[in-house]
Amino acid sequence: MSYISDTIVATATPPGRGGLGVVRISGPQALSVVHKLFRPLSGGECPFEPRRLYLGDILSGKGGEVLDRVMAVYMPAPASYTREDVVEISCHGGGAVANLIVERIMELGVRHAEAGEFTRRAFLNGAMDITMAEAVAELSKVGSPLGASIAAANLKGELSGKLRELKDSAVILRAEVEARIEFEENVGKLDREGTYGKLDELASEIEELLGSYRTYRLLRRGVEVIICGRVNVGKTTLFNRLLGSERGLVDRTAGTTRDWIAEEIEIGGVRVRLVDTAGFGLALRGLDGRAVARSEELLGEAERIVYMLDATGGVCKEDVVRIEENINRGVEQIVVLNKVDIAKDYQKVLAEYSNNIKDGVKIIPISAKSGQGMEEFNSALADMVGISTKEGADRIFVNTRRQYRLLRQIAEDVTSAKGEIKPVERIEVLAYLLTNIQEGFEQLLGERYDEDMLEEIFTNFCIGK
Ligand SMILES: Nc1nc2c(ncn2[C@@H]2O[C@H](COP(=O)(O)OP(=O)(O)OP(=O)(O)O)[C@@H](O)[C@H]2O)c(=O)[nH]1
Ligand SMILES: [Mg+2]
Repeated sequence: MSYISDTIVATATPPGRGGLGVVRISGPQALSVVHKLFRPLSGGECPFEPRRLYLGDILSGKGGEVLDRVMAVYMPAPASYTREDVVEISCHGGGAVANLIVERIMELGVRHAEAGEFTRRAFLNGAMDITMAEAVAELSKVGSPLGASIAAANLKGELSGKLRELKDSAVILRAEVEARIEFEENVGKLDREGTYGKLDELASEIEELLGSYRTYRLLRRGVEVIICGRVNVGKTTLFNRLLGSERGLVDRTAGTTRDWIAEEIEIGGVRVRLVDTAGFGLALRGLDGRAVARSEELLGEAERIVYMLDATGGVCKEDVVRIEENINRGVEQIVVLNKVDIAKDYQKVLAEYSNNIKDGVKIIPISAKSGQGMEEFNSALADMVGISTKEGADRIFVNTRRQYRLLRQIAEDVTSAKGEIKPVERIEVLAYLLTNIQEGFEQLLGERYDEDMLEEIFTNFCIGK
């Protein structure tokens, strides 16, 4: 099926400063319009052999002055992104020149593309299924390398492959069940145990996909890790070490860090916002008091904490209380005992802390200054923020809210379907539910869609995609 359309144009690269900008034109007039404003360096009319780059000038409408020297390439239908005739023009700089070129092309009667319209056409023309189209939008938004590689995998069709597999199993079940409605004499009774088992399998596969969305969101947003502890224990020293730069001031006086400071780092492909805070134990008045209040506020909302203890003092009751509070709140927490390089008897302090803290927390001895113990600490940190060890790196991920919502609906129908086999078999209801399940998968894959669904998906795109 071919989607008949007019010709559209937009800048495909983001606005702002940049080395290159790309203008994309798609539709039946793409080539004839470009002929009108592109003058090849070689002179004459540009031959525009498919998929060959041509160097030349873009001419303005009035007086034919040169707007920019560019490279242009023609990709005839159907071997293009949209499966229509496409011309892409790479021009100089960020948005400004590209916008001039877009304006010039619009003067020649081409319409400006709406958000996501190129990809929408690619989908409608069968160049990709809907989860791939969604992956295109995700790819342009994700901030972490791991998130990007997941979106890229879905662009290649990893998610749709899985969904198709699940859909096929639902289709087979449906056929088996429906056969019993009219032809039970011929085909025999439904294998109840077997059908139940297959539904159960389907349910757990869906459950796994649903779980993957939570992980993906985490990857997309990144995670926050807060370093806290009493004053002067070495928080900023650790912070700087993790950053690999002297970002925060370190000093032997207590209360060096006042306002919290945050920097982004990357751990195992995950974007991590690392926050260094003002230490506990300062006076609760004036600037110190405000610094502590800020730390408390951050801590109240924190989901991941590195709690730092000092090996050079004895056990501090306040630390024990705070660590236990964090445990009770369900915070993910790494407890480190710092300055072991100068504490002769740190083993004793370590043991004492361990004995004092309820529920037994693992405490990692480190020296933020000398680097001792950092290997163990780094791997604990990677575990806390990462998905690689916990989740399996080559898992398939659901990466949009729409996919998640539809999968949830399907999961509910699967649960209901199981209830229609045991304890009492109600074959008509079962057939109805399996039809729903199948349709759910069809929607997920974009084999079944309506205008609202396309709106929801493509309005989230940026212009030019
Ligand atoms: N020997 C040793 N000294 C350390 C270590 N970590 C930090 N220090 C020293 O301890 C002092 C305080 O370090 P900071 O990193 O400023 O401590 P902080 O917890 O950020 O302090 P506040 O910002 O005041 O809360 C400095 O003199 C550091 O050089 C360590 O592992 N070993
Ligand atoms: Mg500090």
